[in-house]
Amino acid sequence: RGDGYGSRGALIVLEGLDRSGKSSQCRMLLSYLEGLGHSAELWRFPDRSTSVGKMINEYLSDKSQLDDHTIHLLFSANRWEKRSLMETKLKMGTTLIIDRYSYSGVVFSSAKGLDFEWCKTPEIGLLAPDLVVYLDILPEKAAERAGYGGERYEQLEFQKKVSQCYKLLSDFSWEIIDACQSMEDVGKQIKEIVLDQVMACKKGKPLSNLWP
Ligand code: Z5A
Ligand code: MG
Repeated sequence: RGDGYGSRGALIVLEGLDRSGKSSQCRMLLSYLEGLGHSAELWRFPDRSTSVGKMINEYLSDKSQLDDHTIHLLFSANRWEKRSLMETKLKMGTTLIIDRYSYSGVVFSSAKGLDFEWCKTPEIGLLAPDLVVYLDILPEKAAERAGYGGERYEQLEFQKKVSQCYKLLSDFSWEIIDACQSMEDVGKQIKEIVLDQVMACKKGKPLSNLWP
């Protein structure tokens, strides 16, 4: 309807360590929601298609070096450049499934040693998700999965620190799912809780900003 009253889409975020299965689950969730006739889109951060995203991509693939604060602010800017489109889509009734968001921003930078509260600050005023799904996996287990090790942060010792930072940041509102189950079982649990949120948002749950 697009009137912003009573028919908005839900903002769903998937978070978790490298190789926890976020991208796989996001794709499964998108086809599930579309199959039910809901309007839905899959987004990911970093969005490497923008000019800021291209700088992030060079950094992640070790083609450039940047100060830790600088790359932190670029990751945040990459979300800010999508904020107004995000709000428009949600108000038009489209559910957005987001593969990594501000939480990745905070945990990866604080795992490097940057101040936790400082890391949260540039995210203030971005849209707050209706639901954060955390795919919980031991770093050692994730490292056994295909494709691990290609990019800058994909090292076991660092992923252990990231895992600890996620535990500091998470709160009671997150849905923590055991990511070591089969892809189908993980998917089944995600679908149920996401559908609840999609319905709540259709009924007029208000949008809010970080950090709530
Ligand atoms: N980063 C940051 O520092 N600051 C920020 O603000 C943001 C990000 C937003 C790039 O992210 C890096 O940017 C990331 C954080 C940092 N660095 N790290 N680490 P990315 O999202 O582009 O990273 P990626 O390359 O897509 O990897 P990933 O997202 O971490 O993987 P995944 O999406 O969680 O997993 P997957 O691709 O769905 O699955 C991985 C493999 O496991 C694949 O072979 C699957 O078939 C398999 N898999 C998946 N689920 C299962 C189950 N249940 N059982 C068995 N096998 C499975
Ligand atoms: Mg991924």
